[in-house]
Order: sequence, then structure tokens, then C-alpha cells
Amino acid sequence: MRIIHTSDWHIGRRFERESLEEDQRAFLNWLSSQVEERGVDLVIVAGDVYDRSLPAEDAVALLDEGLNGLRAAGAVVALIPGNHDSARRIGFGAVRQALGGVHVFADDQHVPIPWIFRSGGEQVALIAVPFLDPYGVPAPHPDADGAARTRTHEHVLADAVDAGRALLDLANPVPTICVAHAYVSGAEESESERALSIGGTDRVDPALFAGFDYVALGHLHRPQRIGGSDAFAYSGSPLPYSFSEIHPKSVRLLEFDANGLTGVDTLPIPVGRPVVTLTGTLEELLGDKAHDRYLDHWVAARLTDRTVQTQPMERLRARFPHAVNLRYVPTGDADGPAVTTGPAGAALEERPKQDVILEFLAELRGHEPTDSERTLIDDALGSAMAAVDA
Ligand SMILES: [Mn+2]
Repeated sequence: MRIIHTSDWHIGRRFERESLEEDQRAFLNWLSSQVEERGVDLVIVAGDVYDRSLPAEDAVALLDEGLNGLRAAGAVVALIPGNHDSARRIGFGAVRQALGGVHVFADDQHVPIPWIFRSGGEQVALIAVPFLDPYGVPAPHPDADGAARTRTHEHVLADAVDAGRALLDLANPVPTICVAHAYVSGAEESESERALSIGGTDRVDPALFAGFDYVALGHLHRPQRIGGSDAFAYSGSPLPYSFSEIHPKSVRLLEFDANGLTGVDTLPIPVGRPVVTLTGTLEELLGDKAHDRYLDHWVAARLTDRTVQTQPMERLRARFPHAVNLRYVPTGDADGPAVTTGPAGAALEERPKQDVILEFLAELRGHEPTDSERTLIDDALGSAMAAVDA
């Protein structure tokens, strides 16, 4: 039996302000072609199907089209909502959709019921756990001593997985897969993932997934195995959704026989725009021939110029059509303040105009204005105020 594990489609997401609809459609079409060419029986989507709990109409239409494509190509689909999805909305019509081969596991109020998937005389059992908001689901069970356990993602997820596992133990032994949307401790995040909860309490212990033949994880956008195991992994998102996602994107192709997992392959995704962050003066970025290979990338520019450039974004886009992000980092510190950062403290209107301008320049360029610059600013302001008063 062949299964594809993917996650974090974030259908409807934009990259900065640019639409990703065509890239997402290209991914879904490619995925359907893989299903058909490789005879894939089941596609598992481990959460964050949509980017928003209330997706736009275009996003709903695109997902509909994508799921139809996978069904037409011959695969059954199993999906869970992630923290970006609304379990209630994505679970609408789930019983009827299952009749059409799309199994949506969105019941976050009850124990996950094992689902047996059969194909060509083989079978696997799935425990598909929707993303569980610790404050939106029943409280965790008390511990062995009867003491209450805190409402953390780890506790509610562990309870759900334990309950599903207990039900599995009652059934005939078949290979088992757990599907979950979680931040497993030790895994590597990128800038795109919205925190599941505040202060790092969203981490879950990998040990709570023990005993499954495969654990299909979603949430982190970087494809990665947990603990060096091929059978415990994040597929990662199909496209980069932030400038930190410079790694290649892929889906995971799993082979099962009656005894369990027999093979794992990584299928690189050949569509979508890669990302790059270019650092240098505007002149360098516009002139350096080595940057020619980034013309089709999403480009973030980190300008090291010490002075504000004229129409920098327009000029960048004349060379890099997909430049979408620009910041001045005059100290060469790529994580330095954004050019849009304003002076802190009192409301701008209430502060002396000279101070605001001097602070802005200092922050922008990383050094205090010179005396002659101060004189220039004072003169300019004086003339401007005189003109206003006149
Ligand atoms: Mn997520």
C-alpha cells in the first residue's frame, strides 16, 4: 500500500501581499499527478489545510478543486484540521464527505476512533487527532494520584492519543499510523508557524507517540525526522511561506505491507517560488551578476546603505520581479530595526519635530546625525514652518 504524507498547505495564504493561488494550484496538480503515476492509495494531510479559520471563497474553491483532483487520480484522502483551521468549519459535512472518499477527522470533543483503511487486500489503522486547543476541549484526565493536570497541548494530546491507542489494542493487529498537528520537542521551527500557545507551553514530548508504525506530523514547515526515525516525521509545507524557509520542499511517500512500514521516499516538489534574502547596498543588489539566479525567487532585500535610497522597492523590482520585502540594516545586522520603526515614547504629534527627525535618522542609519546635518534639518524645518505660518 502506498501513502503520501503531506501537511501545512495553508490554502489561501499570501506571501507578503502577493497571491500564492497559482503556486498552490500547481502543487495540488503535481500531487494529483504523483498519485496517478505512483499508484498512491491514500493521501494524509496533517493539518493547516487552510491558512485561516474562515477561508476566503477563492481558497475554498481551490481546496475543493484539489481534493477532487486527488480523488480523480485514485487516492482516498484523510485530513485533520491544524491550529490555523476551524475544526467546526472544516468538519462540516464530514460524514457525507467520507462517503465520497475524503475523510475529515475534526471531532475535537471526543476520543479519536481508529479508522481502518483498506486497499488491495491490505489495511492500515489511523488514529487521526485534530489539533486540540487546550482550552477548547474537555479538561485533561487527572493523573494517577487523582490530581488535576494543567490544560497544556501536551496533556490533551497525550490523552487523545492514549485513548485512540487503547481502542486500537482491541482490534486485530494491523499497521498503525498516528496523524497529529503539534510542536514536538526538539524539532526545528521556521518563521511561519504561529505559536500554538504562549511561552513554549505548546511543546509536546515525542514519547507520547510511542508504539505506532508511523507518526505523520504537521505544524512545522521544515521537513524533518524526529529522533532520526524515518517513521516519525514532519512532511513540511509544500511551499515556502516565510523567508526563513530556504530548505527544499517535499512530500513523503510511504510503503506499507501487512507487517508495517517497508519504505519511505522523499518526493521533492518541483513547483513554487524559492525564497532568498539578499544583503548589500542597493547598488550592489542591482549590479551583482551573481544575483541573476534569484530573478524568479521571492526576494527580501536588506539594504546596508547608510542613507535612504530613492524608490528602492521600485528599482529592486525592476531587476527582481518578485522582490516583496525591504529593510535598511545600516549596521550590517540583518535582524536590525525595520525602516518603518518609529521613535518610541510619546505620541509623535506631541514631540518636537527636530527630535523625531533626529531619532528617526539615528535609528535608520545606526549613528547620530552630524552637526552639519542637524543645522540642515533645523534650517529646513524653520523654512517649512515659516511657509505654513505664512
Ligand atoms: Mn500549524
